[in-house]
Amino acid sequence: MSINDVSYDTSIPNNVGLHQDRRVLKALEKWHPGYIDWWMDMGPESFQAAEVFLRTAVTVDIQGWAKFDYVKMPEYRWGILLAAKEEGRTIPFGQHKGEPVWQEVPGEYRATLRRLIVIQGDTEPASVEQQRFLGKTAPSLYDMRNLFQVNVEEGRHLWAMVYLLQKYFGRDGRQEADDLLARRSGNADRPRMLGAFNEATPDWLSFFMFTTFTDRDGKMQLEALAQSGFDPLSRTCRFMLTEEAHHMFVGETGVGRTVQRTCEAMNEAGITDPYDIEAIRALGVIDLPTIQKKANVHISLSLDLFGSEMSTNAANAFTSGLKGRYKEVNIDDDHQLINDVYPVLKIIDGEFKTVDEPAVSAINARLRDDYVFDCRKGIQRWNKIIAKHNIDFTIAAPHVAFHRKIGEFADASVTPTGEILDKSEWQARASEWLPSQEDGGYIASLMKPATKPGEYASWIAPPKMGIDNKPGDYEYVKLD
Ligand code: BYC
Ligand code: FE
Ligand code: FE
Repeated sequence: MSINDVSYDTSIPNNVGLHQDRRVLKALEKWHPGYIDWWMDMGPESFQAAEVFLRTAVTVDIQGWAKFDYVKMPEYRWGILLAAKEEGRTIPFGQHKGEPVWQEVPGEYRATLRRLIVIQGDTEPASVEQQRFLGKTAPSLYDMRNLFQVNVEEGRHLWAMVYLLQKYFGRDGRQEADDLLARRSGNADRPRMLGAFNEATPDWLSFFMFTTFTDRDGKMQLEALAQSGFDPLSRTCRFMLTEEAHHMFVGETGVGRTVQRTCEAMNEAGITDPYDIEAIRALGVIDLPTIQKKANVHISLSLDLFGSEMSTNAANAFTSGLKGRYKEVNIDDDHQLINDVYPVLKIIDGEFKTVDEPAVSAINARLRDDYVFDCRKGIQRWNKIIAKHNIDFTIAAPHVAFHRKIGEFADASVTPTGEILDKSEWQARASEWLPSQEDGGYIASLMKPATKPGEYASWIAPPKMGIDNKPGDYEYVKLD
């Protein structure tokens, strides 16, 4: 057994020596029943008794960290898994750069650190809540299994943050851990903390867009937190990132397969005009302009998750050594940003202008820019599929100022191509860019479950490969 292997001898699997840490083990065991209640109430509805072909982590070594087996979701072994400790690690940025990383919470940063962990923790159960009805309309058992895999791992991400709260933040940490189970996505009285996590995920195309774009915000935020001088947070986030990759894979290939099915059906029917919506919808597939509108919604909501472009909160978190930049250690600068500037896009006198701002105040802007860049690869892959079918259409990320509620552009009315309009014109044309009620209704009409092994709904192509080298017609979920 390597030190990275996960111990399954306590009720909570872990690689943090919980059996020797009675206080934290007890706190987690006390929290566990509330978590299971939450999972039964707010987790995947109607499938708690199904046997799902899930991966479970058995080690945090990069090679072969998971095993695959049938599990009933409520019996999934949610565990506490941290990436291996890096001996001699020093704080990579901010005013403490070069000092040894902290193994305990520095008193002066306690509140900021707690807030960052709570915000991160809050998104995890929120996403499970948002996706809880989707199992019933899964386009195949393969997709259903992927949904449930994402759900149990988001549940585990909640455990990851709760462990940090309970181990390092005493009584108020335990209170925050309880509150994480009390808030509910979309609830008017006790909403989740960030905007996108209170929106509905009404159908599978939204699920795939969410896992492509919102889980990618997760990736960027986790990368930034993985740089943290607070070592337990860094190690926790590093392991979470290995799981995140699969979530984005599910999203990107899910949209890709949707695009592919649409293109195939158009080719078969001899339809060349992607805007011949009626004819395309008659084929039982989702027209490309509607797919674009869905991307517009989910990208703009995800951009809001980066906070204000100019942020003193983010500047303080950076200077304190708590939250760094994307790939901090690979950036070629002083990692303190004492005199640096960063170009930030703004609207000044009704026009877009790029303004050099103190880089330390523009940490959120920079992470958002890195995110936009990271989104491009997936979109390009979708466009390759369209091009291969000789259809004249490209999917594009909307302008960063489009449909924003947070930051520089919150009050602006900007089109996806970056035209600044007045508010009333924007509102009159919104259904050109965002799914109308009719678009939503059409997509909803396609959401019919396909529950036989190897069966796929009309609107989506089968995957190229199955999970864990299994074929596409494997029985990924055994429905009692
Ligand atoms: N909605 O200075 P500001 C994931 C608040 S996703 C509502 O502009 P700051 C996942 C903000 O809290 C990754 N409120 O920005 C994906 C602040 O309030 P206070 C989640 C918002 O502080 C899929 C005020 O506005 N992780 O893991 O730098 C499935 C001014 O803030 C929003 C993280 O986000 C919003 N969108 O905040 C499952 C990492 N944006 O304090 C999981 C942790 C801002 O003035 N969070 N506000 O009352 C952070 O690093 C930062 O707090 C934020 C930006 C990114 C949220
Ligand atoms: Fe997560
Ligand atoms: Fe995720």
